[in-house]
Amino acid sequence: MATKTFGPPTEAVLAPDQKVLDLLDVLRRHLDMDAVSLSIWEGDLAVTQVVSGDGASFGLAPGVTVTRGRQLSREIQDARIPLVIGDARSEPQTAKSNIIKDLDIGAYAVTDLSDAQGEPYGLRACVAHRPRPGLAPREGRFLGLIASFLQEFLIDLRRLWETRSGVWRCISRLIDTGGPRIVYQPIVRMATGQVTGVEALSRFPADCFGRTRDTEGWYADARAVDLYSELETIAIRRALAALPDLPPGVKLAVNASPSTVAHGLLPLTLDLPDPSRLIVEVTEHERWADTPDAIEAVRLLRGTGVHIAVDDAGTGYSGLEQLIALRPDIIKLDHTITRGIDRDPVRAALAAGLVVLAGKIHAKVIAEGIETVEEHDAVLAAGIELGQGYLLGRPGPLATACATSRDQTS
Ligand code: G
Ligand code: MN
Repeated sequence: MATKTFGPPTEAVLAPDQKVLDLLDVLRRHLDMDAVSLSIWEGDLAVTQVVSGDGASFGLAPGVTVTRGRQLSREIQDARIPLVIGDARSEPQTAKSNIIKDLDIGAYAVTDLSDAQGEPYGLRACVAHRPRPGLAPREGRFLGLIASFLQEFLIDLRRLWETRSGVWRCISRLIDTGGPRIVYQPIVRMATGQVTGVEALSRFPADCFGRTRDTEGWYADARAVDLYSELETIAIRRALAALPDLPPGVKLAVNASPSTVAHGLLPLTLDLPDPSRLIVEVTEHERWADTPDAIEAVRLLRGTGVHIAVDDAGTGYSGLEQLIALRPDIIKLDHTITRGIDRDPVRAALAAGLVVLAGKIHAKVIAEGIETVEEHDAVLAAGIELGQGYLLGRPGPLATACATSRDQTS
């Protein structure tokens, strides 16, 4: 059955972007190909947008549509056809292909393109009439690099910024109405079951601008529209309102990124009657080197009596760099280390090592994310006295968190 290769011509051609053309030129010379084209999807058609080299001899020019485009894309994604092929006419997988015959292709390299949001965007094809026997599958790596670089130029600016504008309004409204709801999770001295602190955690509406979002999603959205610190600050402000209701001896822990520590947090702590009841858990999502003000702010905070904790220790950049920079009063062992610590000697050794380190800098260790009795016992065996996690108490109302006592273990 003869399959049509070209579809109807279309007007749907973007203004040619010189940067994209330059990149295609480089790629064409790199692979010693006759032509390189960039097409974007329109329904099932691949609409040729930009062509470098002798596209005419393949019938390729801006506006030319190629049928089977989507099918081709699926075949590429499922690795049903090779991405790089040095001799298309003798390779059994491609020899019978209509596109190969119609366009008189001897060698090709194709790459599926996605936009900055990861959505399928189009196809990039490098083609030559004569075979290129030396063309190695390894070229696929270089092609992939250029494809991910191209993403930058492929973004749908209107869609991206209309979404961001909606997200900004959504987060802005939440900030104006007092910020996220706050729940509290107990921090427990495991030997006695006594609650020594509660960590304040943000809880958000289920969707932001029509998109389902969990706590991390909301903060990621806030970061994308530069409202992260403002959102975190309003959450902390709301959490601090619980201070007068805390039973004696119970501390309040709040989460703050380095930029929040540097900018939003200090003013909130100025009027605290007893700053030593506050723990600031510094989270790790940005590098300290990028926020030098934060180190100074930590020094000031500590001067007022506020306790400093390193959150999520054992993950990301939170590791040793932050311990050295902060000299924390508290190290919070991340739940990814706690998870299965009873069955993994490496996790147990890491926990025990942190206990030794903490001892030397006069810090305490809190194990996060304790879910099972076995984890609880293993954490204790590693020398950690304070714990947090579903086994010891789920995040909930303040009064519940303060009243939680351990009775699951013996
Ligand atoms: O990074 P930070 O430690 O602040 O993260 C706390 C998050 O972990 C909260 O969203 C909280 O609901 C969740 N959490 C608390 N205890 C547990 C637990 O035992 N297991 C798991 N999987 N998550 C927990
Ligand atoms: Mn935390």
